[in-house]
Amino acid sequence: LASVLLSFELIAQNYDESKVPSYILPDVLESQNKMKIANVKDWESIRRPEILALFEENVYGIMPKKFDNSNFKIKNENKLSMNGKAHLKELEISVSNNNQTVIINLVLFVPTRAKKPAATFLLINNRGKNNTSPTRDTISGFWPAEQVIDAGYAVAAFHVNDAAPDDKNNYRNGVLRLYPEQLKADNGMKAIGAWAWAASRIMDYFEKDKDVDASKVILTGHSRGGKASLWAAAQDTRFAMCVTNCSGNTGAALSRRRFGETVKVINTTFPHWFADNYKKFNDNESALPLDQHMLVSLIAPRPVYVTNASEDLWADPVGTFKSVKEAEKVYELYNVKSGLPQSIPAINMPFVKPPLAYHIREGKHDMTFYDWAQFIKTADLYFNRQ
Ligand code: GTR
Repeated sequence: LASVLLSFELIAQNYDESKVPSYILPDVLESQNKMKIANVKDWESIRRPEILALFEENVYGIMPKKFDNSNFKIKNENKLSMNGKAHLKELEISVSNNNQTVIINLVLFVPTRAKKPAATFLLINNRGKNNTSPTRDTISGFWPAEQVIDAGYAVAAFHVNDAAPDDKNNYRNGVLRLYPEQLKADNGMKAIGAWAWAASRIMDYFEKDKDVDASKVILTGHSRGGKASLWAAAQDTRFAMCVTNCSGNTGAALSRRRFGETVKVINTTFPHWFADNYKKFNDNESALPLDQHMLVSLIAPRPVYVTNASEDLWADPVGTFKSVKEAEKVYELYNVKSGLPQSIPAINMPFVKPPLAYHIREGKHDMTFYDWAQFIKTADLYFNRQ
């Protein structure tokens, strides 16, 4: 019966722009005690920490900052992979706390010919591990390592299941073993928080690898991985740039529009993704003290590349673009001008200029060679590599 009810609800989602409810977005530049935020100092000392705390408390859960120790071990190395174009390192990043250890496996290719340390794309892989094959027996647009290496970047990936299995019965068997108190708290993190936490542990490793320029890491994620890439980059300012591909509800799309996936649907289908507190906002988005434009804003002044796909209305392209536009206000505080157009660009007309880049690609919910080619253009512009 539950699944019948759920599928009924999924069918009942709104895809009609004229049925989007009227809503008022919380002002990213007004603090909770109604203070207007007009400069970087007030943003960084008052409003930014306040918004981070609101997302922790109400959406993604607490992000634990401490652990007992961590170790990095090279499991396998090949200095002549990809026909000599890349140096492959396969690593185990183990982190211990509470007498428990979690191991995150990292695949890293460093371009042999490009200047080192290299700017690096790191993917939070939420799909099959074959997409990030170290032997390159599978080559897919989801993680087109050859294309990224040819552009002169290092390219790395870890799989979400190493941090928290993407399954409501098993998500506890990973990072959460290190932080059992999180499981008891209404504001405890769950799988998406754990994936974001793992991305930061990989950043800890990058800071120690002389081949990687840790000041130029582009954290990339698709869909549920793109929700995690935003949350990780919002928390951890060591990430220089964020890519959030088709991240949709509780990613870059505005929740209040209730277009496509809603908070209730996501919390019902994926009860293991967000803090329990988030369920209070099922069918009650207007009570949220935040919306997702504020998550994008937390990454300012660093660049964010946001995408949609034309056949992926579930992820609300219009609501995603509106969210990114709202975030412009915070970039303006930093005097970083966004050149985004007023309304959503036409399909396959990427706007790649940092700090806020956006495209809607023709086709399905996916991440492709085409998408990556655009991310590389933005990174080239931002890091002056063109
Ligand atoms: C869907 C989910 C979306 C998105 C997607 C994905 O089923 O409703 O929020 O995360 O999965 O990760 O591909």
